[in-house]
Amino acid sequence: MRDHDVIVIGAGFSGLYQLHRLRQLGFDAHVLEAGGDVGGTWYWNRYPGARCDVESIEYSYSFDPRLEQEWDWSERYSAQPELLAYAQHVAERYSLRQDITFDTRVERLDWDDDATRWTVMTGDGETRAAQFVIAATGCLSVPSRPVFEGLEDFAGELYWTSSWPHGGVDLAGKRVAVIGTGSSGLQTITAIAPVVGELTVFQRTASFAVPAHNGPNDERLAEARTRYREIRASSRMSSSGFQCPDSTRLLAEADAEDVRREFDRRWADGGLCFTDAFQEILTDLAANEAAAEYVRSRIREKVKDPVLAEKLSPRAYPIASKRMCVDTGYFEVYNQDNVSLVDLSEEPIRRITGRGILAGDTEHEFDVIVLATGFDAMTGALGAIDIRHGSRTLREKWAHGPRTYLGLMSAGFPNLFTVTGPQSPSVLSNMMTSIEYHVDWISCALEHLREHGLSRMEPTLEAEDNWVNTTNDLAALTLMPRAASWYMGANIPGKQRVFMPFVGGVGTYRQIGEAVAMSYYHGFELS
Ligand code: NA7
Repeated sequence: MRDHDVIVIGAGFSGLYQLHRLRQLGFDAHVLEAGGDVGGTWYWNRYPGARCDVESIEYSYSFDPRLEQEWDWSERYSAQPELLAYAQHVAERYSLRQDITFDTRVERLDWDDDATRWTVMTGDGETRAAQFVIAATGCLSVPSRPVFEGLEDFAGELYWTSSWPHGGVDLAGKRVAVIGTGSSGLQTITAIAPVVGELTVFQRTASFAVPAHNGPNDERLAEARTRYREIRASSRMSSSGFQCPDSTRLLAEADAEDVRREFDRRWADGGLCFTDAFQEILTDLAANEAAAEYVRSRIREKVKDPVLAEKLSPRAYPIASKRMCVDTGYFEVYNQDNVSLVDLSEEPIRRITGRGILAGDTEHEFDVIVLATGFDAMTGALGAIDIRHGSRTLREKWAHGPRTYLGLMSAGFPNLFTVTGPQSPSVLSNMMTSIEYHVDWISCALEHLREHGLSRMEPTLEAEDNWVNTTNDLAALTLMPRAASWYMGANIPGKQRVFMPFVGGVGTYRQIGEAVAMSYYHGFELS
């Protein structure tokens, strides 16, 4: 049986950097990856229009200034092929592939107390051992595949955005349905509308979207290259892990013209900083509604048919309590004659038929159905692995919601770390900032153990309970738990509804993490 110091699960942006850091520190580390190549999210999500909604300059590694200077980001928001090429470049540049086994899915982890080792079992029947396991398994890596009656009867082509065929799909002139209007749905719809014959969108819940104002990146990149260190330092201490002009002002204290001007300014800038316009947008319903109504007014400007504009205007939840989308002409698509919307609140999907989709009393006929129905977020990937310590399983422990200390470890499961795990800022932040922080933190912890002749690390139950309470209490101070979102696990039938990310912000979280490490890992038992 192969025995390693560390096994890393996943070769996305987390796993790649984790492997690089561990090798720098002289650990024998090996990565097991289910996909056929590096890239994680950007390996699987190849659907038309797939694009990051954090700016390229921010959504990139900061650990190597030479990489920052040498890699060209062609657009303000990178498209999937460029992000995948970047992951592949990083793998080549730091010779990472030699320590990665591809097409290998980890299925089971067993902790052996006597050996102080994890036994790692993979789908191909192989077994490896490692003193430490680091789950770099991603927050949105397990697709949610809702059950639609009759799906197998459909005679046309069927695609999931989350596992789009690698060779691409020819949709030219075809009658296409898209189910789902989150980020993946919006991007797909916008990209395919100009080429398909007819497009029918099946919307269960309308999404808030802010404009990307995407475009060539030359000027921004040239400017960033003169002050990358400053950008990174400020992003690390920011609330969302990327630079936003955070407002210190309260909407309640601004006059109507001022409010409009600030929203206009942020709208013109584009991107996710829109809801940082005023301090209380995520905590006060009236302020939130002002921001929401501004976005609705923009939708009404863009969509010519007022009835359609109303259907596309979100009203079911506070703005930003579900992940906001960043769009490049999504709403304008509905002004095309070949695009129509089925509002599932009026006409629910009754079943998929051989020819298409029966919604309400109407059977819509299609050549292609595209499903953009989201992910079992944050806990899905760990839940898919049978993680055991004696008779205890992580699945059972987390049945009523994840329980972690700092989103990094869970009591009872020693030497198992999670990169961007639940109860860390992760999905509420620029993932790159959060990934790098966790990888650095974990790497320093392993170095500390080695330097002090220690072999085992585990959080105390008390520290974990306190952290779970802290994350829940913080979330309860905001409007975030009011939406039936994937942050809450609400998109997965039977999943416990609990707000999973840490809402306190990246900078605050970092300060806590530093304080814990500096105090010889307060809240952890090291032995
Ligand atoms: P999301 O944001 O979870 O969106 C999934 C969409 O699919 C959303 O509109 C759902 O409606 C819809 N959905 C899910 N199940 C169904 C069923 N059964 N019937 C109809 N519609 C359904 O996933 P994405 O992949 O778009 O985005 C994930 C993240 O990736 C995104 O937030 C960014 O961080 C990047 P619902 O809203 O649940 O009513």
